Amino acid sequence: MRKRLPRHAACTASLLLLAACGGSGGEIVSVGPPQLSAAVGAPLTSCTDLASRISFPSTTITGANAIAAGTLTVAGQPVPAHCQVTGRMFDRTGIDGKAYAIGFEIRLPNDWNGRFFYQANGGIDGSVVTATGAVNGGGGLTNALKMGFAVISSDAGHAGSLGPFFGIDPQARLDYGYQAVGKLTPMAKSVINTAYGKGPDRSYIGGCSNGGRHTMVAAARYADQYDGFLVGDPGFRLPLAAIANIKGAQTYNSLATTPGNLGTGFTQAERALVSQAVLAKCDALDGVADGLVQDGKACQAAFNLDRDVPTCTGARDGTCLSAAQKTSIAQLFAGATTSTGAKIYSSFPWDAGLDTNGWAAWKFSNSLNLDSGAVGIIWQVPPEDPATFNGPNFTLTGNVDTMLAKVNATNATYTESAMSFMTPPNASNLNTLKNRGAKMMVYHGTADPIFSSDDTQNWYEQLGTQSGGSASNFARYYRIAGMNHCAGGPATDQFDMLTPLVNWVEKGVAPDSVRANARGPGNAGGVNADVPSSWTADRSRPLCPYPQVVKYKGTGSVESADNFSCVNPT
Ligand SMILES: [Ca+2]
Repeated sequence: MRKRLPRHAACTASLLLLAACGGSGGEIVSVGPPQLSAAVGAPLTSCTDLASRISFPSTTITGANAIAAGTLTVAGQPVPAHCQVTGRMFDRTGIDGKAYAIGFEIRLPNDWNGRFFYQANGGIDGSVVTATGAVNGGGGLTNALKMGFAVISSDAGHAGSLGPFFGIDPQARLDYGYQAVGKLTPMAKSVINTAYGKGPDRSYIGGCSNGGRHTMVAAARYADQYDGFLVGDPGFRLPLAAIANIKGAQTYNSLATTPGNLGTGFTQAERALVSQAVLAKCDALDGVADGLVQDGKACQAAFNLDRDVPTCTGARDGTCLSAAQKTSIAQLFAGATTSTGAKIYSSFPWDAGLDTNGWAAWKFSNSLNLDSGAVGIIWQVPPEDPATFNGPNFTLTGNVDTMLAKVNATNATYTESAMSFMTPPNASNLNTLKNRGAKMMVYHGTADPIFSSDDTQNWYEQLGTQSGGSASNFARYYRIAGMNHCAGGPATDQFDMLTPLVNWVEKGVAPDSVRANARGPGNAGGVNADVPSSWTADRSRPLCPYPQVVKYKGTGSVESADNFSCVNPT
């Protein structure tokens, strides 16, 4: 029998690290992690003299610039006045003779909310992206800087002009993998202390794609440094995902009517045909045919590519798939394999969002031009010869078994394997995070073509098993139907997941659903061209914590989240 105590008493008890403040009613809902206190804000002491007052080992401050309100905007609204501090850490020369440093900027609001946000960036890093602190993957209506957080952004230790060739330098590999976050975090907290007369009360880290990977790696390696983790479409097993995508490129090339033009192996018309077939089998399984496949598990059982799409009897014309296409594409969705049939990475769920340009770009273009350099130069031990490296040729003619061996290899120069420096150690053990009262929120588009929501779902289930049945008292996972990689696709991809994360960390209010909306014509945060014209421009849906699914209540407009709820799957 659980005891009901007033909220104040529950929070006092939590100081003994025994109980949690939680639930909407203010009573103890379970014995669990401790409750962290709320951040308290402070005004910026000054900006222009900050450069001379900051002192931190191995750090060069290159500027402190007062930025007036409205210089930056988000969704047409002004970002308040703040101070931009720029600098770099650990200047050095790499083994390739090139100059390296960890470049960064920190944006410090004049009216600070007492919180720090580490903006983990995407791709292969290499650029100090403006430190605004995105709260989702798609076009946002707000950001962490506007909300009053002090925000850091970095290039993770190498210049973008190097492309993937920073991977020749072993230290640059490690900084990109995890060490830049470890070096920047205490420096940023020290800068904040200098700027406001106190360090951050609460610290958050978040990003999408490789930024989601950085965040999951930080949850495993630096859980003592952060209170809240916001993880989007995480490539937390990035080397494996890239090799699987390379195997996919080889497969699409084998199906291509124009060799080298991978999109001719699975044309836009054919992808639209499959998308419509998925909708025909799966859309109504969640209670309403609305263009969104919310009950993903039921859909995987209901849809069969071979059975549910016509087989061509003559030439391919967009109204059918060839027998060879069906076999090969079904195998890629089940999970690309090595020559011995071992799964390289993960399955991908069937979803309506595979007929978009964003889906095609990852499968048919980035596989040639991004995954190739990442695998061949940044992750393999030894790397390919940079003098002769040709990305598309590496992808189309390389041996995936060899790539897989080399991302697990080490030698005297490269003493950590890519799988070691890129992925979270012991990813399904977040005991440090949990036991100190930190929280994690994770989202993933179910039509992400490069990192699979199946992989994230499997990780979350393992996290629950490791936690004694459920991880929901410290980590929650939200599937976003139709969404491609971090944004786009026929989806409601605009939401603020940072505010509910703060409320969970600092007030004990566990997030149930998160409201999201589509970015149709006129959206202030940026338009998503994949929103179907049959939807209202601002269609909204709840995002539900897994394993719950979004279900229509049976009455009211299907364009409004108000008429949907989160329910346990049948
Ligand atoms: Ca539906």
